[in-house]
Amino acid sequence: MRVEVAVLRHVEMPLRFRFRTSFGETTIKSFLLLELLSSGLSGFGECVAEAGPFYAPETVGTAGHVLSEFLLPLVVGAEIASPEDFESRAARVRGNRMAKAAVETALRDLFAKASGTSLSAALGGTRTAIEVGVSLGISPTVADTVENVRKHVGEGYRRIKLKIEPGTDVERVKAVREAFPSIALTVDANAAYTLATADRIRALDPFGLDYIEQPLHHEDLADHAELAKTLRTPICLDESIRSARDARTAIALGACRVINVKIGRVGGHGEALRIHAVAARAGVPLWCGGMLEAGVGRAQNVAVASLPGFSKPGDTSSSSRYFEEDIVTPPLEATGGLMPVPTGPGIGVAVRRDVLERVTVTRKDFRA
Ligand code: NPQ
Ligand code: MG
Repeated sequence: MRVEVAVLRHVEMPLRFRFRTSFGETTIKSFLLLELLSSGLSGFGECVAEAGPFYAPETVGTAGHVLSEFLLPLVVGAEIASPEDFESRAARVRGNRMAKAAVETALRDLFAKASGTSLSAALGGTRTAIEVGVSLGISPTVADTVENVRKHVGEGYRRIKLKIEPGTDVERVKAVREAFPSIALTVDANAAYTLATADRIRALDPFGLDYIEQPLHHEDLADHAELAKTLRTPICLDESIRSARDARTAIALGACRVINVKIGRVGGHGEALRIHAVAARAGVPLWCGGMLEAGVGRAQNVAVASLPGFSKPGDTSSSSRYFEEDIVTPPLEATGGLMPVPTGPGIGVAVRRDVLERVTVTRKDFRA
């Protein structure tokens, strides 16, 4: 398809709650939204780079630069044969996976729309609804944590993930497990521990967690493999897995037994599919991570989470948890912990132009 125009927007949407992790706190979702136009169709991709480089190295600023100077010139005015064709053209650009994923996912949406198929079907998805879990930020007190879990268990979420940091970690997990003996429970440290402080991680072993997510350094595999030998609970890697290559190495080393796949972190749906293949061969379950996405990114996530290897509930909870008003319709909402997979062409949800205009901070158009 010939991509005629690219529209890159910087969007800001207030979050309905403060989201605190071991690396910082957010109250506003600030992101880039890319629209690619071809023959009257629009494909949308949401860039998951955040305002600051605290979860990953990329930011809204660096992604905007790489998109404007290096990636969009590869597609605007060009005849693109497939999303894979874009991947090969962009292979010369190293790293910057979140920026690449914005283009690649927008192309996936565009190509699926052009062929009248849902993005889920185009990717090989097999589920009509996906199981969803929820990721709960670090609350002020242990009692708040238990109450927040109670609320979300009541809403039917299929797995509760607690963000943790060294300090009140064990106390929180213990209190939640005592109050809810049988829920699927996990923790995510966002790399806040080291082998030297890993006794705190080992202290979580008796609580029957489904997995412990990214306890150690964001670029590490070897220490995770060492830690895994001393744990019964599986380790799930998030930050450390940037590619199928990383996934293969991590599995071979014994660094993880579960993988959190985020489309943006790995550079797009193509790489997510390659991780899916690597994991299937090794019998490693996947789940779809979340970056507090607005509707476009959330729909892109739901599509990939419909693949068979995504066998654990993802961080793909209802849009209404995060935003008063989303940029897509119908809103992506889970009931009883299940989110229906859209069946319409492409991402299967329509962008609400009026809402998008209101939340757009800046807009740049690229033409051949
Ligand atoms: C994780 N997400 O799995 C991430 C990290 C994260 C849902 O736990 C703004 C934008 C704030 C993206 C905070 C969840 C964020 C963000 C945390 C992503 O590690
Ligand atoms: Mg994580």
